[in-house]
Amino acid sequence: NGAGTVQTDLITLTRFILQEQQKVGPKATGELTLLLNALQFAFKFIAHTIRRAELVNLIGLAGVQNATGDDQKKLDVIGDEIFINAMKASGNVKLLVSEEQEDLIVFESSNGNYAVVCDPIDGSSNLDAGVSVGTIFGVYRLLPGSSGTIKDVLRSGTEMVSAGYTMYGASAHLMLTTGHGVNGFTLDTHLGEFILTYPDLRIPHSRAIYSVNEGNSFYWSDEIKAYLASLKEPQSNGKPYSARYIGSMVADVHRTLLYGGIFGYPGDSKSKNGKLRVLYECFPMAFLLEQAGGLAVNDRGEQISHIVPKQIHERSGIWLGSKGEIEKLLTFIKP
Ligand code: AHM
Ligand code: MG
Repeated sequence: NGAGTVQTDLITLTRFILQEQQKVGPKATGELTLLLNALQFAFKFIAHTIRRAELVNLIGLAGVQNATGDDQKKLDVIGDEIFINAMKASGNVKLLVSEEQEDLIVFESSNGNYAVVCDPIDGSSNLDAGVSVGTIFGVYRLLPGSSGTIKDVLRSGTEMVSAGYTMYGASAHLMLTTGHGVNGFTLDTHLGEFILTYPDLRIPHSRAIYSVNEGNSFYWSDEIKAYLASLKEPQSNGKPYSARYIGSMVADVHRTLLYGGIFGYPGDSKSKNGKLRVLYECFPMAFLLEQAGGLAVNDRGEQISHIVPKQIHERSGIWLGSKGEIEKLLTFIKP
């Protein structure tokens, strides 16, 4: 501890990832460390850009559509560019999948051994109202002997070596896993550093909070309807569950990780596979949740990280959260 209330021995993200690298020992190449460093630069740049967006009049439609036909905001375009440039410059990334790009991006001049999948600004429909949005990312190591093809990213979530998100809220929070638990960092804007604020984060085993867009309930399966109805009945403490839905996956997952509960975006009769994308929304969040002691499943109750996507923009219904809450859901949808 430092003098008075000033903490003088801060664990920055850079210090943390160097320590993690040292734990791996002499066989660590340092490549992932450099890649995580490039990622943190992209997060800081996006955080900074979002903060001043209103002032510099970036808010509003850019007049173009992304790969899947959504209206793209100016900030979506800028976030995407920031991310692509940071990954390209890192020298460690060979392939990039972005929600905003229809095709896989191959960095021809890179000799990097990694593929990164990302949603640069998720939840952007919330941006104009100043609601939290975030960047979601996952990292694969290229398959042995590969020089970078689509096969390197059409792999199960269990093969990711790192994943996480940054939420741009009251502060920017980065939640990170490299497969050894989850650690959370908060951006100190004055220092320009992410500081370790949630070491070895564990999700509570259960919590009576559900987070789902109930506007779609007409289209849900009978099992999902029955599950949600059961949450609205008084529970053993005499109270029903609380509903919390921000409509920004990163913010809804962030609350779920910290408080516990369940978040879902199921498939329904209108959209068979729901809305969220397997590679860069479901997998990274599933990896984080599992590493924090929670669970993530699809609509059939199968572990979502075991899916092998056939296309880079594939979607899947998803349920994630506290172990106790997912187990309760599974009694309704039985895998
Ligand atoms: P986006 O990638 O186009 O921003 O859409 C993803 C977002 C998620 O952040 C959020 O969980 C979901 O869409 C909300 O969808 P809905 O408005 O249908 O509830
Ligand atoms: Mg998204």
